[in-house]
Formats: sequence, C-alpha cells, structure tokens
Amino acid sequence: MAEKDKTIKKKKEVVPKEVTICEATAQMLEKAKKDGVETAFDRAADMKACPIGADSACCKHCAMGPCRLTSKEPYAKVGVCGADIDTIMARNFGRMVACGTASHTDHGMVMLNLFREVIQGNIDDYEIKDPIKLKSVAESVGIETDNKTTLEIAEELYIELEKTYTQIEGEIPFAKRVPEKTLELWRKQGIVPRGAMREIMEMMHRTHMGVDQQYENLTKQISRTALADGWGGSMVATEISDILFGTPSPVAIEVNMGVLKENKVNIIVHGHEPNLFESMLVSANSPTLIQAAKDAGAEGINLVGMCCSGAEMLVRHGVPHAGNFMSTEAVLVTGAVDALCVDVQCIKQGLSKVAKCYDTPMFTTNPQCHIEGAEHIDFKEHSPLDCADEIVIRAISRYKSRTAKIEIPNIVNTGVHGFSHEYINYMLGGTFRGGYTPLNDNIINGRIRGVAGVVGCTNPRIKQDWVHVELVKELIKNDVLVLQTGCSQIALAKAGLTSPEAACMAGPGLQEVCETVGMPPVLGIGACVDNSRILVAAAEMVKEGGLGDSIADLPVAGTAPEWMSEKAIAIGQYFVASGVYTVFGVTFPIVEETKFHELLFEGLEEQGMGKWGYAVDPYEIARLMIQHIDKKRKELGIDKTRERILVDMADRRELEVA
Ligand code: SF4
Ligand code: MSK
Repeated sequence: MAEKDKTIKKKKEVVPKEVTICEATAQMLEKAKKDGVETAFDRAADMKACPIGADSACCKHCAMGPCRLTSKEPYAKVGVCGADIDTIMARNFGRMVACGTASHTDHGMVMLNLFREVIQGNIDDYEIKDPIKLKSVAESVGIETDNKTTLEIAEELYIELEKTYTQIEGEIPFAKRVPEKTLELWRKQGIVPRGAMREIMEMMHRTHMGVDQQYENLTKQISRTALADGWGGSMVATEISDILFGTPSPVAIEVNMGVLKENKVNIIVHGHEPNLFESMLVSANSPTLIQAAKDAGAEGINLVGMCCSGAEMLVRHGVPHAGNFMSTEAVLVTGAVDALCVDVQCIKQGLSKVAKCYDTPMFTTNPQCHIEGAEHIDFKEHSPLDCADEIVIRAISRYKSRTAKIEIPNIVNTGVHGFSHEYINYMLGGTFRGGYTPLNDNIINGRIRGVAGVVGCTNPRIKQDWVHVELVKELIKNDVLVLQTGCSQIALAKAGLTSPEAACMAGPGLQEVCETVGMPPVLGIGACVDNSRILVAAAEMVKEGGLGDSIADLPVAGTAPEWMSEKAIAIGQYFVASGVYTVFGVTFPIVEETKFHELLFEGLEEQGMGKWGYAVDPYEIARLMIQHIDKKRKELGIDKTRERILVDMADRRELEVA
C-alpha cells in the first residue's frame, strides 16, 4: 500500500495570482481552494496539452488510423492512407473552421427565424426596434425601400437574407458590402461563399478520407467557409439582432464581480443568443416578480451577464457584466449567484459541478445544449416568458433559502461601450458629416497610426487577461485605435481602458482624437459574432477613399491573443481571407516549416489577401501588428506624419478669393 501511494501523482497546485490578473477571479480561486472546489484552472494545470494534437499532426478521419505523425524526421511519416502532414493539418484546420462557422451561422439562423416569426405576426414578445437599421441593411443588399412600409421591407429582407444559409449557387447577399477589389480577388480565387450550409457541407465532404488531399485546394474551401461566417452567418446575427433589439450606441457600463449584490436576487445569463437574455430582462423587470423578490426579503432582482451574451447586452443596454470566459466558474464561488442560466457556446460542463457546491441552480434553456447536472427548462420563442419567469421564480426561492457563505469581491470597474459601426460613423463625422472621412483623415495625417481589432477568448493555458491588457496598452501607446469584441473587451474594461479617461494612456495623436471626440481609445463593440461590425467598418474605410482599394490595403491588423475556441479560428480565417493580418497567441494548430504553414503565414498575402501571424508574448504581438500597420502606411505613401497646418485669416481670405 505504502509502495502504491508513492506512485500517486500529486496534482499541481494552482497559485491564483499566477494564473490570472483579474483580482476578483484570483480572490475566488483562493476561496475555491479552501472550499475544495476544482475549476478549469486546476484541470489545465493537471493536464498537459497533447503535443501531437497541438501540432495538428494526428488524424482520426477513418478506422485505418487514428494516425499520429511524429516530429522525428521532420514529419516525413505519412498516415496509413498516405496522407502527409500538409493534408492532415489542412483537413484538421478546415474542420475547425467548419465548426466555428456552423456555430455562428446557426446562431444567425436562429435570429433570422425569430425575425420571420415576428414579421409574420406569430410572436408578440419581440418587435422591430430599429426600423432605420432595417432600412439601411435592406438597401445594403440591393432592396429598394422607397414608398415601402417597414413590414414590406422586412419581408423582402427576410427572403434575401435566407439565401445566406440556403443558397446553392451565386453569392451570399452581404457580398454586396465587400469592396470591389477584394470581391474581385475572391471571384478570381473561386472563394465567394454561395450559402453557409453549402460551404460547411462541402468543407466536411472534402476533409473525408480520400477526397481533397492537396493543401492549397483545401485552403480555398477553408477561406470560402470562413467567409460564409464573417460576411454571412455572423453578419446576419449582428444585423438582425440590432433590428430586433436595438443598435448599440455608447452607454456607461459596470463590469467585474462587484456587480453582484448580496441583498438582491442575483441571476447570471451566460451564452450567446440575445433572445433569451432580452426575455430575462423583461422578467427581471416585471413588477410582480420584483414584488416576489421583496417578499422573499431581497431588495430587488439583479440581472448580470457573462461571456458573449453578456457582452452583447452590455453594449446594447448597459446590463452589468460579471466577467469573461475564465471567470464563469469563479463567479459561482461567491455563493451569491441565485441562478445561472445558459443557452449555447462556451459553457463549460464543469460549471454544473461548481454550481452544485454552492447550491446555485443552473439551468440550460436551449434544446441544442443540455448539460449533465443542470436542470433543463426549454426556452420557446413563441412564449419566451414562461422560461424566463420560471428561472426568476427559482432564483427568488434560492435567495430565500441561501445556505452558501457569501463573499463578493468588492471590485467594480466602469467604462463606456456600445460602439457599433453606425455609431463610429456618427461619432467621428457628426450628424451633418456622418461618414468615415474623419477617421480616414486622422489615419492619413498620422494622428491615428492604424486600427486594430483585439478580440477573442481567455484560456487557462495563459495568464487570464494579461496578454489582452498588455498588448492593448502597447497598441494605444503607439497611436493605434483598438476595436474590441467578445471576452477581450471585458478584460480591458476591468483594466479601466474602455473609459474616456484612458485617453491619457494613448500616444499623442490618438489622445488628441479621443479628447476631441470624447471617446475612449479602446472601443467595445459587442459579442464574438459582432466581429462582423469590424468587417463593415473596414469596408466603409475603403469606400470612403484615401486608404487604398481593398481591405488588404488598409493599415489595420487583428489579433485573438488568448483564443481557445474553433469559432476563433473561423474568425481569424475570415479576417485573413478579407485582407487582414491576424496574429493569434497561446498556440497555433499547425507545425512550422511545412507547406501549409508557409501558405497561411506568407502565401495568402502574396495572393492579395491577409496572412496569419503567431506570437505568445503581448509585446511581440503588438510589435508584429504595428510593423504591419507601418508597412501598409508606407505602401499607401502616408508613412510620414503630416504636420498639421493651421489656417489663419489671411489664408482663409486667399482661399475665398481663389
Ligand atoms: Fe490515417 Fe488516412 Fe485514415 Fe487519417 S484518413 S486516419 S491519415 S488512414
Ligand atoms: S464567448 S468564443 S470565449 S470570446 Fe463568445 Fe468568449 Fe471566445 Fe467564447
């Protein structure tokens, strides 16, 4: 027995301050340790990532395998069928893109189905909240709107946008928003998406054993599938959600675990589709349920978001946000959560165990996502309040019989979020000069060096939030304006960088622009599907003129420095195929010195698209992005910062005479 004990491997101990810079999360991880509760941080420390999988050098696409290629004799080995390292990596990468694209497009399709049911009068609980956006989206896909009612425009838009999914020939509707030169390149390459279902199906078919075994050909379908996400499913999700629930505009926000209130019924909504959260908002504000909460001894109902549906409600309505992906278990350790309700995507199965430890009821609500250990209450769009009310009632009853010891980190950070591409247009151009001219002008005159999209997840393989925050600080210090989505923006909000006061941390040019406009140097714009807003902003910058003819000409770059999900890979690939240099951190699922690696990291740029980059260190990621921005500025001939010429009265008179 004593002999056996010696062989029991001791679990690696997690030191909270070493795995996160989020103080609230660290405090809760300390408490979890005392309470004997395990989180993803513990499991990550205890489970080394598989090195062969990390290199994407294994294939289990058929029963002649699974085949593992080893790095000995630099990947000279091939699978039983003869598939080489480039084929295997490209197929694995393609399947990641297919899954990420499927996730976003399924989400978008749920929104579109909801839109159809609303306009057909089958659902009363939702309505078109933003008819102006409805009109502009319709016009952007070529629908004539003059002399038509809102309902007529909506019906035509539904028919048009359905093609995003079901069309089998032709180009997806939002291809009309793509700058001409970028679209021409896609046509030449044969990568304009037809419909998302078609592209995902073809991607899966071509990665079956014995089909496409040429990495360059596979890469074309990888791009086509990813573009069906960015300019398809994700864009539909964003635009329809804005039409139904309102287009974001700047709103003061509060983030971090201190948004939980000990004397209120705390309900967390976590997931991605905004319809559940919108209905939870209605229930949480219902006078009857508020009274029920008061009768139970609470001061009220406190609805809080997490992860991406939280980010979406944050930018749209200013609903408080408790934390990003790697804080979802930690927040339950507070003992203060009276109900956790979830829908789809990025919901760790481990949550149900942690919830049980603190007597927090956890509810799944989506028929596509049940979780062992959580109770399922089906959310039905035709009677959404049945589910939402039930969850609130159950939360009130948990409040009444709270047994868990409560410890809420006393940390709340503030900022301003909600910068939709429409608002960026207005903000920089004003009511009478709406447009991207001021942004382009400030890029041309060098006050703004370029624009960066800093997006994506947090990941227990890397110190939570640290790379996001250090990288963004470095970018704004160098006059790079930062746009943010998903969990990344919560990291920056917690660090205080999304408040206008953070302008003092920016370089002199960006600082001047921020102070003039009254905006923060870091703009939070929504959930991970809302990366489509960045694509639209990039297309608008090209359309405005002065910065080249295609997205690939722009001095912009993207990054997901702490990514973890397949959706992130799909997002990265659609940015690359759209023309954006995109740097990922943590790990990259491809081995260097292979033909597939060379294609993604160099070849695609030579073809006129963007390219991938990889670095783990935040300062190195910033350096790579700034280097690329400077390269683009040089190619555009705007690499020398122009001195501002102040026009005096004599000059003005001369101008008038002329
Ligand atoms: Fe092995 Fe080829 Fe089958 Fe993959 S498809 S498991 S490489 S035999
Ligand atoms: S939720 S995909 S952890 S951003 Fe969109 Fe956050 Fe990444 Fe999920």
